[in-house]
Amino acid sequence: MDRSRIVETLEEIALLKELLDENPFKVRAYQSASRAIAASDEDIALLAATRELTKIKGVGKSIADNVAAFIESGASPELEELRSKVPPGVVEMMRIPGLGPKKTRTLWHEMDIKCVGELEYACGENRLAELKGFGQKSQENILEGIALIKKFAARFLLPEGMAAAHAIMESLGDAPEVIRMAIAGSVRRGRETVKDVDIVASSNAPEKVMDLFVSAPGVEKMLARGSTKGAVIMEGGVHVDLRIVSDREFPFTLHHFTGSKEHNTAMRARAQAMGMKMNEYGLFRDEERIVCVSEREIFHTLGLGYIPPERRENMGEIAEAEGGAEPPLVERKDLKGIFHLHTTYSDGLETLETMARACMERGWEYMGVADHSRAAHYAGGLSIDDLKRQSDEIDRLNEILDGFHIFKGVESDILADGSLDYPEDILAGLDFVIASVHLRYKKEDEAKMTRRLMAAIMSPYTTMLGHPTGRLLLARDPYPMDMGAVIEACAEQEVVIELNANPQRLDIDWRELGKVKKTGAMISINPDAHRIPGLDHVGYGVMAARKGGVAPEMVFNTMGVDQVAAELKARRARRLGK
Ligand code: DGT
Ligand code: CA
Ligand code: ZN
Repeated sequence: MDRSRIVETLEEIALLKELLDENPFKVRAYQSASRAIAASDEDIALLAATRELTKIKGVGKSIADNVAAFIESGASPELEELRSKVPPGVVEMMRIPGLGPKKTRTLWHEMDIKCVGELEYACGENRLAELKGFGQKSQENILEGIALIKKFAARFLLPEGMAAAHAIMESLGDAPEVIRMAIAGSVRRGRETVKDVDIVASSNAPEKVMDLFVSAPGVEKMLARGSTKGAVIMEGGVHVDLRIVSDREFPFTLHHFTGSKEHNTAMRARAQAMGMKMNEYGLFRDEERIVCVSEREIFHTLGLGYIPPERRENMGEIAEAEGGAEPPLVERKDLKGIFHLHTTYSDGLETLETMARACMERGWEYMGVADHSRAAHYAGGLSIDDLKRQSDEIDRLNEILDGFHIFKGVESDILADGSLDYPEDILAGLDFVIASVHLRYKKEDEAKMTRRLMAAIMSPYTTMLGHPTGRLLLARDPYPMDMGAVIEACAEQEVVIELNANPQRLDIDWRELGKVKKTGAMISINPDAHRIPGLDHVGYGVMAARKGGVAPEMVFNTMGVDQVAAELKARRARRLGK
């Protein structure tokens, strides 16, 4: 066994002991033993075999025994035991520069943060700004450190893929040698996570376009470069592939590399059944090439309406486009206002008024403020008094803001028994309530969690069910629960289902939206914004809704302000009457 493995093992034991807040003398003993062994030029294996490791200054008796046993057996029971006490994600967090065992322990024990993804989410929600030993600056440093770690990730969140794609589009899109150029792949389909970015271009001078590509700003490394195919890694770690074809091939290549693979396979089968052959370069009948100048023409040639990229997952979109049909899908411009945003009253970064003005700038007629409720003390949850102060301020703002309305709401924690976080008379004074699960309990299985959610849905004051699965993409799985039953209960109780548009959540999952549609329940595309740029996350929510085949009528916040006000009242009245 080589020296470095022994040293690493001792270092890891010291680190885990410190993380677990064990005796500081022991921690130091392991640290100094690892340093001493690293620096010594003795034959470690020999000293171990003759039980003479304590000859090395800095190695005590018990560590010497452990090291000897480790060298003999190749395993360290001590390390294994320590590892079993710490979630692997917590160990990974310590790879972030500046996050030592002490700070990591605070995040783990006080904030229940157990992996890098959860930590990133907490920073996004501004949770570390007020945390003892951290603060605004340290929160920013942690986010930078996370970006470094992510460089080696296998998959990225959609905004990271989009940013890389747009960087390339911007530096190449206007080049005179580029005839057409478009983002393809999972980014174009609006998948919530992406492996790599695919871009397709047409040109009569592909070499020149390839030069531009591999030297574009933001490119860190070239991976491959042919005359028509190139691949690079961007500074953030995202891979980008570029394919260059002739302009007559372009629509077919774009369609092919947009995918999904399953959609492509189904489309090819359809072409074949109609006596044609389709591949990434064209559509052919016998030897004859069928000209299509756009994707739309390809779909038409195959007897279909245009299928938007988000829908191309082979989940029924081809049947729906039969005979030229193009079922309507919600667009960002259909949104007339938004629900679910946070302000300085809880963990948001901006005041009520600033958020309201930012919504007005986006052309929205209303916003529904929903700060955290009192159980969410880690997020500055609102006491009953805070709620009253906020309500007064909203009344004032509603007087002075022209053509804009603020709805009063709250994001109420769903407590362990499924009840909401305020007494009924307080809830009754609000225009709407988003009920969300934030704290999870160890022994909660599927049945228990489903009951907890059902109880919240049954409350006549629950207007919306917030981030229904609780997942954090690439970080935390959804909690176990019976989604079908929850959706049906929402439909029955006229509870709107949130599509939380935060790109780390995108929750409810778009794959469930077909089920939602069947029950007649509505969704609301909610930014869950904690700062102004967070408002534009609705764009990701809209893409997810489109993936699920959602028409504007199914989206609660496509209603104008008067209709929303009336609908909120009517629903409350019906439910109290039940
Ligand atoms: P990902 O994993 O996030 O990168 O997802 P995609 O969909 O971007 O997958 P990628 O980059 O491997 O390939 C891009 C597209 O190329 C894919 O959506 C469809 C097409 N494609 C790739 N491999 C195949 C294949 O074996 N058969 C067919 N028909 N199409 C393929
Ligand atoms: Ca891809
Ligand atoms: Zn929440």
